[in-house]
Amino acid sequence: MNPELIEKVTKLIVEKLQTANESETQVTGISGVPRAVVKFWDHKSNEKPKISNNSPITESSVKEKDSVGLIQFGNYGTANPKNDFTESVVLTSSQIENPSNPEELQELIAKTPSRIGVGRAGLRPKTDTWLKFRFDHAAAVDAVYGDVKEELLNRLGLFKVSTRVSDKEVYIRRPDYGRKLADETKQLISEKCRKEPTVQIIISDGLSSSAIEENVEDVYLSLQQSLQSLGLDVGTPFYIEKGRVAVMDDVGELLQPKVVVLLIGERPGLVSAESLSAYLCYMPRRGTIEADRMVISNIHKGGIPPVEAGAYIGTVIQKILKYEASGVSLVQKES
Ligand code: B12
Repeated sequence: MNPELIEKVTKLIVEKLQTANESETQVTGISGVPRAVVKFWDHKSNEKPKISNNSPITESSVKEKDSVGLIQFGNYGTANPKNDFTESVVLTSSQIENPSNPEELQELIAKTPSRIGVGRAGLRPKTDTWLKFRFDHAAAVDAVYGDVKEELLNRLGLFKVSTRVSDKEVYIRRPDYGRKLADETKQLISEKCRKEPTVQIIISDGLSSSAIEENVEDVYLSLQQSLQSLGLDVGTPFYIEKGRVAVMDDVGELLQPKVVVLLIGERPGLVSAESLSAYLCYMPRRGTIEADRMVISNIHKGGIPPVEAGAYIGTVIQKILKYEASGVSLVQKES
Protein backbone atom coordinates (compact mmCIF):
# COMPACT_ATOMS: atom_id res chain seq x y z
CA MET A 1 0.00 0.00 0.00
CA ASN A 2 1.05 3.57 -0.59
CA PRO A 3 3.04 4.73 2.51
CA GLU A 4 1.24 8.07 2.77
CA LEU A 5 -2.05 6.22 2.78
CA ILE A 6 -0.72 3.92 5.52
CA GLU A 7 0.16 6.98 7.62
CA LYS A 8 -3.30 8.45 7.24
CA VAL A 9 -5.20 5.22 7.77
CA THR A 10 -3.14 4.30 10.86
CA LYS A 11 -3.68 7.71 12.39
CA LEU A 12 -7.43 7.48 11.82
CA ILE A 13 -7.65 3.96 13.30
CA VAL A 14 -5.54 4.84 16.35
CA GLU A 15 -7.71 7.92 16.97
CA LYS A 16 -10.84 5.79 16.65
CA LEU A 17 -9.53 3.09 19.01
CA GLN A 18 -8.39 5.76 21.48
CA THR A 19 -11.80 7.42 21.46
CA ALA A 20 -13.47 4.03 22.01
CA ASN A 21 -11.10 3.27 24.89
CA GLU A 22 -11.62 6.67 26.47
CA SER A 23 -15.38 6.24 26.55
CA GLU A 24 -14.93 2.74 28.00
CA THR A 25 -12.57 4.09 30.66
CA GLN A 26 -15.56 5.87 32.15
CA VAL A 27 -16.84 2.47 33.39
CA THR A 28 -16.78 2.51 37.18
CA GLY A 29 -15.31 -0.32 39.23
CA ILE A 30 -16.80 -1.76 42.45
CA SER A 31 -14.84 0.70 44.57
CA GLY A 32 -16.29 3.61 42.63
CA VAL A 33 -12.94 4.27 40.97
CA PRO A 34 -13.15 4.48 37.18
CA ARG A 35 -11.50 1.42 35.67
CA ALA A 36 -10.17 0.92 32.19
CA VAL A 37 -11.57 -1.84 30.06
CA VAL A 38 -9.22 -3.87 27.93
CA LYS A 39 -11.07 -4.67 24.74
CA PHE A 40 -9.38 -7.03 22.36
CA TRP A 41 -10.06 -7.75 18.73
CA ASP A 42 -13.52 -9.18 18.29
CA HIS A 43 -12.55 -12.61 16.96
CA LYS A 44 -16.05 -13.97 17.35
CA SER A 45 -17.69 -11.33 15.21
CA ASN A 46 -19.18 -12.55 11.95
CA GLU A 47 -18.82 -9.10 10.49
CA LYS A 48 -16.45 -8.71 7.62
CA PRO A 49 -13.28 -6.69 8.40
CA LYS A 50 -13.93 -3.00 8.00
CA ILE A 51 -11.09 -2.61 5.58
CA SER A 52 -10.89 -5.66 3.40
CA ASN A 53 -9.36 -6.55 0.13
CA ASN A 54 -12.83 -6.43 -1.38
CA SER A 55 -13.25 -2.78 -0.48
CA PRO A 56 -9.77 -1.30 -0.89
CA ILE A 57 -9.01 2.07 0.63
CA THR A 58 -8.35 4.70 -1.96
CA GLU A 59 -6.71 8.07 -1.61
CA SER A 60 -10.11 9.72 -1.93
CA SER A 61 -11.74 7.51 0.72
CA VAL A 62 -9.36 8.81 3.38
CA LYS A 63 -10.25 12.21 4.74
CA GLU A 64 -7.37 14.66 4.47
CA LYS A 65 -5.77 15.15 7.87
CA ASP A 66 -2.96 17.28 9.19
CA SER A 67 0.13 15.12 8.72
CA VAL A 68 2.34 16.89 11.28
CA GLY A 69 4.05 14.34 13.52
CA LEU A 70 3.86 11.48 11.07
CA ILE A 71 7.04 9.51 10.65
CA GLN A 72 8.75 9.78 7.29
CA PHE A 73 8.69 6.55 5.30
CA GLY A 74 11.10 5.80 2.52
CA ASN A 75 9.88 5.32 -1.00
CA TYR A 76 8.15 1.98 -0.85
CA GLY A 77 6.04 2.65 -3.92
CA THR A 78 7.27 -0.36 -5.87
CA ALA A 79 7.14 -2.73 -2.92
CA ASN A 80 5.94 -6.29 -3.35
CA PRO A 81 5.00 -6.49 -6.98
CA LYS A 82 2.29 -9.16 -6.99
CA ASN A 83 2.77 -12.34 -8.93
CA ASP A 84 -0.46 -13.32 -10.66
CA PHE A 85 0.27 -16.99 -10.12
CA THR A 86 0.29 -16.81 -6.31
CA GLU A 87 -3.46 -16.37 -5.89
CA SER A 88 -5.40 -19.54 -5.20
CA VAL A 89 -8.73 -19.88 -6.98
CA VAL A 90 -11.57 -19.66 -4.47
CA LEU A 91 -14.40 -22.05 -5.18
CA THR A 92 -17.44 -20.09 -4.03
CA SER A 93 -20.29 -22.12 -5.41
CA SER A 94 -21.45 -25.64 -4.73
CA GLN A 95 -19.93 -28.49 -6.76
CA ILE A 96 -22.70 -30.87 -5.72
CA GLU A 97 -25.01 -31.91 -8.53
CA ASN A 98 -28.73 -31.47 -7.78
CA PRO A 99 -28.48 -30.61 -4.06
CA SER A 100 -31.77 -31.05 -2.20
CA ASN A 101 -31.56 -27.55 -0.70
CA PRO A 102 -29.35 -25.37 -2.94
CA GLU A 103 -30.05 -22.09 -1.07
CA GLU A 104 -29.09 -23.46 2.31
CA LEU A 105 -26.02 -25.15 0.85
CA GLN A 106 -24.91 -21.88 -0.75
CA GLU A 107 -25.45 -20.08 2.55
CA LEU A 108 -23.23 -22.58 4.36
CA ILE A 109 -20.51 -22.32 1.72
CA ALA A 110 -20.56 -18.53 2.03
CA LYS A 111 -19.96 -18.79 5.79
CA THR A 112 -16.61 -20.57 5.68
CA PRO A 113 -13.46 -20.86 3.61
CA SER A 114 -13.39 -24.59 4.51
CA ARG A 115 -13.80 -27.10 1.69
CA ILE A 116 -17.46 -27.96 2.07
CA GLY A 117 -20.03 -28.80 -0.59
CA VAL A 118 -17.28 -29.79 -3.00
CA GLY A 119 -19.08 -32.85 -4.36
CA ARG A 120 -17.30 -35.91 -5.66
CA ALA A 121 -16.65 -37.87 -8.82
CA GLY A 122 -17.45 -41.43 -7.86
CA LEU A 123 -15.27 -42.08 -4.82
CA ARG A 124 -12.78 -39.39 -5.70
CA PRO A 125 -12.70 -35.60 -5.36
CA LYS A 126 -13.52 -33.63 -8.49
CA THR A 127 -10.63 -32.35 -10.58
CA ASP A 128 -11.21 -28.69 -9.57
CA THR A 129 -11.21 -29.57 -5.89
CA TRP A 130 -8.14 -31.75 -6.21
CA LEU A 131 -6.19 -29.11 -8.15
CA LYS A 132 -7.09 -26.44 -5.61
CA PHE A 133 -5.92 -28.72 -2.81
CA ARG A 134 -2.61 -29.37 -4.63
CA PHE A 135 -2.17 -25.63 -5.22
CA ASP A 136 -2.82 -24.71 -1.57
CA HIS A 137 -0.61 -27.51 -0.31
CA ALA A 138 2.24 -26.37 -2.56
CA ALA A 139 1.79 -22.80 -1.30
CA ALA A 140 2.05 -24.08 2.29
CA VAL A 141 5.27 -25.97 1.53
CA ASP A 142 6.75 -22.91 -0.20
CA ALA A 143 5.79 -20.75 2.78
CA VAL A 144 7.59 -22.99 5.27
CA TYR A 145 10.70 -23.66 3.18
CA GLY A 146 11.07 -20.27 1.48
CA ASP A 147 13.32 -17.45 2.62
CA VAL A 148 12.45 -13.80 3.07
CA LYS A 149 14.14 -11.71 0.39
CA GLU A 150 17.05 -9.50 1.44
CA GLU A 151 15.54 -6.71 -0.64
CA LEU A 152 12.54 -6.47 1.70
CA LEU A 153 14.76 -6.40 4.80
CA ASN A 154 16.93 -3.69 3.26
CA ARG A 155 13.90 -1.65 2.32
CA LEU A 156 12.66 -1.77 5.90
CA GLY A 157 16.15 -1.05 7.26
CA LEU A 158 16.34 -4.29 9.23
CA PHE A 159 19.59 -6.09 9.96
CA LYS A 160 19.49 -9.88 10.08
CA VAL A 161 20.50 -12.22 12.89
CA SER A 162 20.03 -15.95 13.31
CA THR A 163 18.92 -18.46 15.88
CA ARG A 164 20.77 -21.66 16.70
CA VAL A 165 19.39 -23.22 13.51
CA SER A 166 20.72 -22.73 10.00
CA ASP A 167 18.89 -25.54 8.22
CA LYS A 168 15.10 -25.63 7.67
CA GLU A 169 14.86 -29.37 8.38
CA VAL A 170 16.54 -28.85 11.75
CA TYR A 171 14.31 -25.82 12.34
CA ILE A 172 11.21 -27.96 11.91
CA ARG A 173 12.44 -30.85 14.03
CA ARG A 174 14.01 -28.79 16.83
CA PRO A 175 11.74 -25.89 17.87
CA ASP A 176 13.95 -25.44 20.95
CA TYR A 177 16.88 -24.33 18.75
CA GLY A 178 14.69 -21.69 17.11
CA ARG A 179 13.91 -20.26 20.55
CA LYS A 180 17.54 -19.30 21.19
CA LEU A 181 19.68 -16.68 19.51
CA ALA A 182 23.01 -17.86 18.14
CA ASP A 183 25.85 -16.73 20.43
CA GLU A 184 27.62 -14.73 17.72
CA THR A 185 24.47 -12.75 16.93
CA LYS A 186 24.03 -11.68 20.54
CA GLN A 187 27.16 -9.59 20.19
CA LEU A 188 25.84 -7.96 17.01
CA ILE A 189 22.48 -7.15 18.61
CA SER A 190 24.21 -5.62 21.65
CA GLU A 191 26.36 -3.44 19.38
CA LYS A 192 23.62 -2.26 17.04
CA CYS A 193 20.57 -1.87 19.26
CA ARG A 194 19.61 0.75 21.77
CA LYS A 195 19.19 -0.74 25.25
CA GLU A 196 16.09 -0.45 27.46
CA PRO A 197 13.62 0.93 24.91
CA THR A 198 9.95 1.01 25.83
CA VAL A 199 9.01 -1.10 22.81
CA GLN A 200 11.24 -3.51 20.90
CA ILE A 201 9.97 -4.69 17.52
CA ILE A 202 11.38 -7.91 16.08
CA ILE A 203 10.39 -9.72 12.92
CA SER A 204 10.89 -13.38 12.06
CA ASP A 205 9.95 -15.70 9.20
CA GLY A 206 8.84 -18.39 11.68
CA LEU A 207 6.75 -20.95 9.81
CA SER A 208 5.83 -18.76 6.82
CA SER A 209 8.20 -16.59 4.84
CA SER A 210 5.22 -15.79 2.57
CA ALA A 211 3.44 -14.18 5.54
CA ILE A 212 6.37 -11.82 5.96
CA GLU A 213 6.68 -11.07 2.25
CA GLU A 214 2.97 -10.33 1.89
CA ASN A 215 2.10 -8.47 5.08
CA VAL A 216 5.00 -7.30 7.16
CA GLU A 217 5.67 -4.06 5.35
CA ASP A 218 2.15 -2.68 5.92
CA VAL A 219 1.92 -4.00 9.49
CA TYR A 220 5.36 -2.70 10.41
CA LEU A 221 4.90 0.77 8.95
CA SER A 222 1.47 1.13 10.47
CA LEU A 223 2.72 -0.17 13.84
CA GLN A 224 5.57 2.36 13.81
CA GLN A 225 3.09 5.09 12.99
CA SER A 226 0.73 3.89 15.69
CA LEU A 227 3.50 3.86 18.34
CA GLN A 228 4.60 7.32 17.27
CA SER A 229 1.03 8.65 17.53
CA LEU A 230 0.84 7.18 21.04
CA GLY A 231 4.16 8.80 21.97
CA LEU A 232 5.93 5.50 22.71
CA ASP A 233 9.66 5.10 22.37
CA VAL A 234 10.77 2.31 20.00
CA GLY A 235 14.13 0.51 19.99
CA THR A 236 16.20 -0.64 17.01
CA PRO A 237 14.18 -3.24 15.08
CA PHE A 238 15.79 -6.29 13.50
CA TYR A 239 15.01 -9.55 11.69
CA ILE A 240 15.57 -12.99 13.19
CA GLU A 241 15.88 -15.80 10.65
CA LYS A 242 14.25 -19.14 11.58
CA GLY A 243 12.90 -17.90 14.87
CA ARG A 244 10.24 -19.28 17.20
CA VAL A 245 7.98 -17.23 19.44
CA ALA A 246 9.99 -17.74 22.62
CA VAL A 247 13.11 -16.24 21.01
CA MET A 248 11.69 -12.97 22.36
CA ASP A 249 12.92 -14.06 25.81
CA ASP A 250 16.56 -13.93 24.67
CA VAL A 251 15.91 -10.50 23.12
CA GLY A 252 14.35 -9.38 26.40
CA GLU A 253 17.41 -10.52 28.36
CA LEU A 254 19.78 -8.72 26.02
CA LEU A 255 18.00 -5.40 25.48
CA GLN A 256 15.74 -5.17 28.55
CA PRO A 257 12.76 -3.54 26.77
CA LYS A 258 9.43 -3.02 28.54
CA VAL A 259 7.47 -4.70 25.74
CA VAL A 260 8.56 -6.98 22.91
CA VAL A 261 6.38 -7.33 19.83
CA LEU A 262 7.32 -10.14 17.47
CA LEU A 263 5.83 -10.20 13.97
CA ILE A 264 6.13 -13.82 12.83
CA GLY A 265 4.81 -16.13 10.10
CA GLU A 266 2.16 -18.60 11.26
CA ARG A 267 2.14 -22.29 10.44
CA PRO A 268 0.32 -22.33 7.08
CA GLY A 269 -3.02 -24.04 6.71
CA LEU A 270 -4.91 -24.87 3.54
CA VAL A 271 -6.93 -21.65 3.73
CA SER A 272 -4.02 -19.23 3.90
CA ALA A 273 -0.28 -19.82 3.69
CA GLU A 274 0.50 -16.17 4.27
CA SER A 275 -0.97 -15.41 7.66
CA LEU A 276 1.05 -13.33 10.10
CA SER A 277 0.84 -13.09 13.89
CA ALA A 278 1.99 -10.49 16.37
CA TYR A 279 3.08 -12.01 19.67
CA LEU A 280 3.46 -9.58 22.55
CA CYS A 281 4.94 -9.84 26.02
CA TYR A 282 5.62 -7.50 28.90
CA MET A 283 9.28 -7.76 29.95
CA PRO A 284 9.96 -11.20 28.46
CA ARG A 285 12.93 -12.86 30.10
CA ARG A 286 14.39 -16.37 30.30
CA GLY A 287 11.76 -18.50 32.04
CA THR A 288 8.75 -16.43 30.90
CA ILE A 289 5.66 -18.62 31.01
CA GLU A 290 3.49 -19.05 27.89
CA ALA A 291 0.44 -17.62 29.68
CA ASP A 292 2.15 -14.24 29.86
CA ARG A 293 2.37 -13.96 26.09
CA MET A 294 -0.45 -12.82 23.91
CA VAL A 295 -1.18 -13.05 20.22
CA ILE A 296 -3.01 -11.14 17.53
CA SER A 297 -3.28 -13.75 14.81
CA ASN A 298 -4.69 -14.12 11.31
CA ILE A 299 -3.22 -10.95 9.88
CA HIS A 300 -3.57 -11.28 6.11
CA LYS A 301 -5.72 -10.00 3.32
CA GLY A 302 -8.60 -12.38 4.12
CA GLY A 303 -8.29 -11.87 7.88
CA ILE A 304 -7.32 -8.80 9.89
CA PRO A 305 -6.14 -6.29 7.28
CA PRO A 306 -2.42 -5.53 7.87
CA VAL A 307 -2.74 -1.76 8.30
CA GLU A 308 -5.58 -2.11 10.80
CA ALA A 309 -3.56 -4.74 12.64
CA GLY A 310 -0.53 -2.44 12.95
CA ALA A 311 -2.66 0.35 14.38
CA TYR A 312 -4.41 -2.04 16.75
CA ILE A 313 -1.17 -3.64 18.02
CA GLY A 314 0.00 -0.15 19.07
CA THR A 315 -3.06 0.33 21.26
CA VAL A 316 -2.65 -3.14 22.82
CA ILE A 317 0.96 -2.23 23.66
CA GLN A 318 -0.34 0.91 25.33
CA LYS A 319 -2.58 -1.24 27.54
CA ILE A 320 0.24 -3.65 28.37
CA LEU A 321 2.34 -0.68 29.53
CA LYS A 322 -0.51 0.74 31.53
CA TYR A 323 -1.09 -2.50 33.46
CA GLU A 324 2.58 -3.57 33.40
CA ALA A 325 1.40 -7.03 32.39
CA SER A 326 0.51 -9.13 29.37
CA GLY A 327 -1.47 -12.29 28.64
CA VAL A 328 -3.39 -13.89 31.48
CA SER A 329 -1.74 -11.53 34.02
CA LEU A 330 -3.12 -8.56 32.09
CA VAL A 331 -6.62 -10.00 32.08
CA GLN A 332 -6.34 -10.71 35.83
CA LYS A 333 -5.16 -7.18 36.59
CA GLU A 334 -7.91 -5.72 34.47
CA SER A 335 -10.73 -7.60 36.19
C1 B12 B 1 0.53 -24.56 16.54
C2 B12 B 1 -0.49 -23.86 17.43
C3 B12 B 1 -0.56 -24.27 18.76
C4 B12 B 1 0.32 -25.35 19.33
C5 B12 B 1 1.73 -24.78 19.65
C6 B12 B 1 2.75 -25.88 19.75
C7 B12 B 1 4.05 -25.52 19.13
N1 B12 B 1 5.10 -25.62 19.87
O1 B12 B 1 4.09 -25.16 17.97
C8 B12 B 1 -0.47 -25.78 20.58
C9 B12 B 1 -1.37 -26.94 20.21
C10 B12 B 1 0.33 -26.16 21.82
C11 B12 B 1 -1.31 -24.53 20.84
C12 B12 B 1 -1.88 -24.24 22.03
C13 B12 B 1 -2.72 -23.15 22.24
N2 B12 B 1 -3.26 -22.37 21.29
CO1 B12 B 1 -2.61 -22.32 19.46
N3 B12 B 1 -2.21 -22.23 17.65
C14 B12 B 1 -1.32 -22.82 16.95
C15 B12 B 1 -1.42 -22.35 15.47
C16 B12 B 1 -2.12 -23.44 14.65
C17 B12 B 1 -0.11 -21.99 14.80
C18 B12 B 1 0.76 -21.06 15.65
C19 B12 B 1 2.01 -20.67 14.94
O2 B12 B 1 2.26 -20.98 13.80
N4 B12 B 1 2.87 -19.92 15.62
C20 B12 B 1 4.11 -19.41 15.04
C21 B12 B 1 5.26 -20.38 15.36
C22 B12 B 1 6.55 -19.93 14.71
O3 B12 B 1 5.36 -20.35 16.78
P1 B12 B 1 6.22 -21.42 17.64
O4 B12 B 1 7.27 -20.69 18.34
O5 B12 B 1 6.57 -22.55 16.80
O6 B12 B 1 5.13 -21.94 18.71
C23 B12 B 1 4.59 -21.08 19.70
C24 B12 B 1 3.30 -20.41 19.25
O7 B12 B 1 2.58 -21.27 18.39
C25 B12 B 1 2.60 -20.20 20.59
N5 B12 B 1 1.15 -20.29 20.61
C26 B12 B 1 0.37 -21.20 20.03
N6 B12 B 1 -0.92 -20.96 20.31
C27 B12 B 1 -0.93 -19.85 21.10
C28 B12 B 1 -2.00 -19.16 21.67
C29 B12 B 1 -1.75 -18.05 22.46
C30 B12 B 1 -2.91 -17.32 23.05
C31 B12 B 1 -0.39 -17.63 22.69
C32 B12 B 1 -0.10 -16.45 23.53
C33 B12 B 1 0.67 -18.33 22.10
C34 B12 B 1 0.38 -19.42 21.30
O8 B12 B 1 3.06 -21.24 21.45
C35 B12 B 1 4.15 -21.94 20.86
C36 B12 B 1 5.24 -22.18 21.88
O9 B12 B 1 5.80 -20.96 22.32
C37 B12 B 1 -2.27 -21.06 15.66
C38 B12 B 1 -3.13 -20.71 14.45
C39 B12 B 1 -2.68 -19.43 13.85
N7 B12 B 1 -3.47 -18.98 12.93
O10 B12 B 1 -1.69 -18.84 14.20
C40 B12 B 1 -3.09 -21.39 16.91
C41 B12 B 1 -3.54 -20.24 17.79
C42 B12 B 1 -2.45 -19.20 17.90
N8 B12 B 1 -3.75 -20.87 19.09
C43 B12 B 1 -4.75 -20.41 19.75
C44 B12 B 1 -5.14 -20.82 21.07
C45 B12 B 1 -6.44 -20.24 21.61
C46 B12 B 1 -4.35 -21.70 21.80
C47 B12 B 1 -4.57 -22.14 23.25
C48 B12 B 1 -4.91 -21.00 24.22
C49 B12 B 1 -5.62 -23.26 23.22
C50 B12 B 1 -6.04 -23.71 24.62
N9 B12 B 1 -7.27 -23.35 24.99
O11 B12 B 1 -5.28 -24.34 25.32
C51 B12 B 1 -3.20 -22.77 23.59
C52 B12 B 1 -2.20 -21.77 24.24
C53 B12 B 1 -0.75 -22.19 24.06
C54 B12 B 1 0.27 -21.17 24.54
N10 B12 B 1 1.48 -21.26 24.05
O12 B12 B 1 -0.01 -20.30 25.33
C55 B12 B 1 -5.49 -19.35 18.97
C56 B12 B 1 -5.22 -17.94 19.53
C57 B12 B 1 -6.45 -17.09 19.44
C58 B12 B 1 -6.14 -15.69 19.90
N11 B12 B 1 -6.07 -14.78 18.96
O13 B12 B 1 -5.96 -15.42 21.03
C59 B12 B 1 -4.96 -19.60 17.51
C60 B12 B 1 -4.89 -18.34 16.65
C61 B12 B 1 -5.90 -20.65 16.87
C62 B12 B 1 -7.29 -20.11 16.67
N12 B12 B 1 -7.64 -19.67 15.48
O14 B12 B 1 -8.10 -20.09 17.55
N13 B12 B 1 -1.41 -23.79 19.70
